[in-house]
Amino acid sequence: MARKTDILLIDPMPDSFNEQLGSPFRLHRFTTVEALGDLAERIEGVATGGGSGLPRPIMDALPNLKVISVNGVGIDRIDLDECRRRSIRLATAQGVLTDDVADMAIGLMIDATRGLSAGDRFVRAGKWGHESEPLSHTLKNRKLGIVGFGAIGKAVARRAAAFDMTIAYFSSREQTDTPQYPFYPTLDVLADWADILILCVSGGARSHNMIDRSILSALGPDGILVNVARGSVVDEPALLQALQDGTIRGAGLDVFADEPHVPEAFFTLENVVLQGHRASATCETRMAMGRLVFDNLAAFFDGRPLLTPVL
Ligand code: 8YV
Repeated sequence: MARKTDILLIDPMPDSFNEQLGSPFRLHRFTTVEALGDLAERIEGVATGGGSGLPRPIMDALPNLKVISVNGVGIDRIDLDECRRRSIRLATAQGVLTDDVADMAIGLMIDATRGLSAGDRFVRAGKWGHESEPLSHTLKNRKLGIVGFGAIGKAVARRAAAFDMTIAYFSSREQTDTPQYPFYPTLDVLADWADILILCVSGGARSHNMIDRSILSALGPDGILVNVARGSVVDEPALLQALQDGTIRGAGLDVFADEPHVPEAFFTLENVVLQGHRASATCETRMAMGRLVFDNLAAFFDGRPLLTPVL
C-alpha cells in the first residue's frame, strides 16, 4: 500500500475534510513547532484557515512543504514571497463563501442600524411593556460605502441595492464590470459621503489600520462601520474610542485585531454588535470549503492542476 502523504492541519478542519473515504492523507493536528519533532520533515502539505494562515516559524520548520490549501480566501497571514522562493503552491477556498460572508455583512448592517440584538436583549430582560422601547434608525435612503470591491464587496452591493441604498466603493482600482456603482479613489472622501461603511478589503500591509481616527471622524456621528474583512484593517483602540464618545453611531464586527481576544470594553457598549469571525460559518459553506481544501490537496498530489490556485 502506498504511503499516505502527511498533511499538517493548522486549524481543525470541517468533517467533510476529515472524513473523506479512502483519503490518501494522514492528518496531523499542529500544536507547537517543538512538538513536530521528526514529523516536520515528512509534512508535504498544510491545510489552514484564512484567519490563521501559516506563520513563518511553522513554514520554516517544514523543509519538504510543497502545497498550502487554505480553508478560506484570506492569504494575508502567509508569506507569499517565501512561497515563491521555495516553490510552494497555494490554493484557497475562493468562490464558495462569497454569499455567506456578504449575508453576514448585510446582517450586521441591519442589526447595527435597527438594533436587533439590542431589541432581543430588551425582550429577554423582561423590559417590554415596562420601559420605553429603544428606537433604532432607518436604512431608508442611506448611503453605503463599500471598502474593497472584489467578489465579496460586489455581492454586498447586489444585496444592498435591494434596500434601495445608494452605493459607492473604494478599491485599489476602478472595476470595469460594475459601472452602476461610483468608484471613490480616496477612502476619506468615501467615508465622508457614506452613512455606512462595510469593509470587505483583503488584510495585509496595504490595508493595515486603514480605518483610523480620521476615517471614523469622516464617517461621522450618524455613521455605522461593519467589518467582515480583517481586524487588522481597523485601528481597534481608535474604533473603541469612536464608539464610546459618539464619533460614530455604531458598529457590527465579525473580526478583531487579536482573535479570539476581543477587548472587554466592547462588551459594555450597546452600540456594537459582535460576532466571532463566523461570516462563512454555515454548515453548507463550511462543508463546501472543506471539500475544496481536500480537492486542492488531492489534485496537487495526483499531479493535476490546483482547482483554485493563487500561486
Ligand atoms: C474563515 C476567513 O472563517 O476566508 C477567510 O479568509 O477568514 C474565513 O472565511 C476562516 O478561513 C476559517 O478558518
